[in-house]
Amino acid sequence: MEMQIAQHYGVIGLGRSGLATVQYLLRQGITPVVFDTRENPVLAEQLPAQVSLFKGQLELFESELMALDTLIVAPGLSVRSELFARLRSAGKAIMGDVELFARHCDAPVIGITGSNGKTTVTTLVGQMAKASGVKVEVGGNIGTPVLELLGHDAKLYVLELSSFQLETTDSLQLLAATVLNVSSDHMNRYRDLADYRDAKRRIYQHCQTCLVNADDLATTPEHADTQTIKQFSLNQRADYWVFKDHDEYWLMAGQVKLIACSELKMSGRHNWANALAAVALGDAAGLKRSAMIEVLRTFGGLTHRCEFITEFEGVRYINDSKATNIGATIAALQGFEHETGQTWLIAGGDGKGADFTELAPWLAKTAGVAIFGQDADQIANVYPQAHRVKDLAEAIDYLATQAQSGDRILLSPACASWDMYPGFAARGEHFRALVEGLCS
Ligand code: UMA
Ligand code: ADP
Repeated sequence: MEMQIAQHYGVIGLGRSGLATVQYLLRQGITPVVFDTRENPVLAEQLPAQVSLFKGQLELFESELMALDTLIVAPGLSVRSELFARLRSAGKAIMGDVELFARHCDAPVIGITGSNGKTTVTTLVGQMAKASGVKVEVGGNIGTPVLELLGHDAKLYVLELSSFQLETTDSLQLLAATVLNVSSDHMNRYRDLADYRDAKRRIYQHCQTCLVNADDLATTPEHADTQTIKQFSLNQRADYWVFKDHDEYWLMAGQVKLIACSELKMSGRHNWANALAAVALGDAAGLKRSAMIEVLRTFGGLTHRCEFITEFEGVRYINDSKATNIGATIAALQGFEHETGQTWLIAGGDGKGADFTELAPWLAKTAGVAIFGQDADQIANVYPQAHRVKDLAEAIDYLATQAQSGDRILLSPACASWDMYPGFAARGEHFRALVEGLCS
């Protein structure tokens, strides 16, 4: 096996997945060399003493890297630099932790990617498998590094896969996989939207059942000669679709009514799409329909995704901190369009190179917008009526004085949080704390 031939391993990037890769290799009897571009990677203290760590710009360590055979690169680092081109020409095997997982995995795998909805669908499919009595391991971009999933006797793996992870994965055999949707994100890592879409479509490379969003052509595989294609759609008849029967909407699988949308605990039409995708993937894995429907009836959605926090003076406060790109914020605004009351939006942060033009018509439909953070001016460029504030506290104060009873104040930033917070969860918790402070 490859593991025995390639003796010298480098792990590049000591984040969560890098540390899990080191631990995995050590369990295989291989001591890797570790590199991290930062002066003080937080996880360095968890590195076993026998593992060497080189800290600083990777270019400084070209000769050390050239002495290795296989380089496992963290998703947070781009493999498109000239250094990686030289390493590749020198015959080095360059891959991510998901590729290593692929070479050692021992049960069928379901893969989920897309610009938005990955975590929701991954969680749903994981819960559906459990409810069907299948021993399942869930991980990947959702949080648990894939190499930590091996060795637990799983009968099914459900993986959330980012475009970064897919870029460095070549041989993952998937029982079923989907690109849920494609909208602009991570433009600081890709040449253009087509480049980003192509990274996502790599998920279909060796996949038996490709699940496509019929409402979004960018989710279609480029080549699908021998694969089964299934489609889901909110807007047209498909393998998994939505049927309006008098006043009630139903999630459908072919001719079969699965569940009335009013019975779903998750809110928002985008979650109808997520539910359809989860059932379609579950069907491909032979999960029990009754168990899947029960999960749809009881799963209330994840924190930081259009999460209701509280109502104060008749105004509802909604935390959608996980909306880190335009598509997610549009989905939230679209979802509230059908509800009574006006929406007041808080947006801004690290835009990751996005073009906000597409967001502008949606901002125009709100009652008011407060913007903050590093790329607030870029939002102001496409929507000059947005009011610039210095931080989240000021944004809430500014909007709370204007919102009327029956309205909602929505944090749905369309940006990552890295400019001001350690991550979207910290931003969402800050919002929660500030709102609770208002009420006390
Ligand atoms: N970094 C450096 N130098 C290094 C290594 C990392 O500056 O040498 C920086 C990266 O640019 C990044 C951060 O450190 O800002 C973490 O990068 P990493 O690749 O070490 O990340 P991990 O801690 O291993 O977490 C990764 C995924 N992170 C990224 O893709 C950036 C996690 O997804 C994933 O949960 C974890 O592996 C387990 O599989 C997070 C994420 O933000 C949630 N994903 C992006 C997203 O969802 O939009 C794609
Ligand atoms: P991801 O893991 O892809 O970031 P999440 O399920 O964590 O997806 O949701 C992230 C954001 O996207 C949230 O703001 C959520 O409300 C929104 N969202 C979830 N599903 C969809 C979808 N199918 N289409 C558009 N936006 C969505």
